[in-house]
Amino acid sequence: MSFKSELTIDVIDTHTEGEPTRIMFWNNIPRNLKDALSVRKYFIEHYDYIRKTLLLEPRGHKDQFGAILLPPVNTESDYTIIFPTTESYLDMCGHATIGVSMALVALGYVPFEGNEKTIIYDTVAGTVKARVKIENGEPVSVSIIDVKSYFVKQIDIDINGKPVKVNLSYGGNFYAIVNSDDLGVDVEPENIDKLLAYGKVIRAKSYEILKEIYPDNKKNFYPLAMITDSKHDYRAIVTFSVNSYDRSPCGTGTAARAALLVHEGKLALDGQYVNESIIRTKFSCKIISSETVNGNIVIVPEITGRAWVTQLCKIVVDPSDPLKHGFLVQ
Ligand code: PYC
Repeated sequence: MSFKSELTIDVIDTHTEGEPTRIMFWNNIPRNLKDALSVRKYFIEHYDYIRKTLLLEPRGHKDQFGAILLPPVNTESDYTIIFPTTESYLDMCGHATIGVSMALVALGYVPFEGNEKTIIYDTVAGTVKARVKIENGEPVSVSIIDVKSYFVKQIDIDINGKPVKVNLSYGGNFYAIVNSDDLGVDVEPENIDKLLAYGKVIRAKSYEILKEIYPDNKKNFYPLAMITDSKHDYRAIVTFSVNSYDRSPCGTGTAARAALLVHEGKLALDGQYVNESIIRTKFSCKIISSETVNGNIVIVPEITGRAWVTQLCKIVVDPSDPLKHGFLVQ
């Protein structure tokens, strides 16, 4: 056989309520790195071409999402997990953590007994615990206990010459949350191009303000945009990366929205709600604890959703391929 591969990676593909995650394991990393941020930095410095190879065309597409499982940095944790996108990396991702946890149980990567398996991850945003519910030996849903989430600030940004109200909120990533009425567009699949275009402007303008609020932040604080639908209580779309949108209700977005709802007095501190995506898939969100920090309410939300393995495959890289590390037309 004349075929050559300079890099061969086994990947597991999943979807979580519609949103894809391409999962891989990577152990080739020093064991003395102090936290998940240092692990991500090391990975980016040495292996960012792997992100591009896995997620960009021709092996992926502009909306492909990833999860890379590395050795844990904390002794109680099972893995460090980093979240590549077609553009860069997110600090935390709810849908991917749900997808990874389902896959680890479904494919036998973690031993389990009984009807629940807990998996602990070190993420750049903090430690995240996933509880996989198991019925008749099969994983059926995952509940993740996200990091502390809080409302940040309400701001106005200019869109098409008009001020639009944006609520900045944090749920593992920063979100810039806008109501669809203020944009004159419903969260419906036929409006996807308009929603993506608004999302891009909302993200860029809110980022300028977040930079002023957090001048010393070393993590990723380029916000994702969430457009909440005024015609349905809890429908929303999240846009991020290079004109990508989340097909799932977005785990960290669901958490950030819970923090906003609590701030607005629309969700009780022991309350729960169900967030819905543009394709009508759902995550439920329950607040499991709260505290007041400098006058602000900080919550710990638990997000529950489902995921399925869609593909097990071997990525190969032919050294003669001029597009071996992928490309993206923006
Ligand atoms: O589920 O947190 C999430 C997420 C962020 C971006 C895409 N999904």
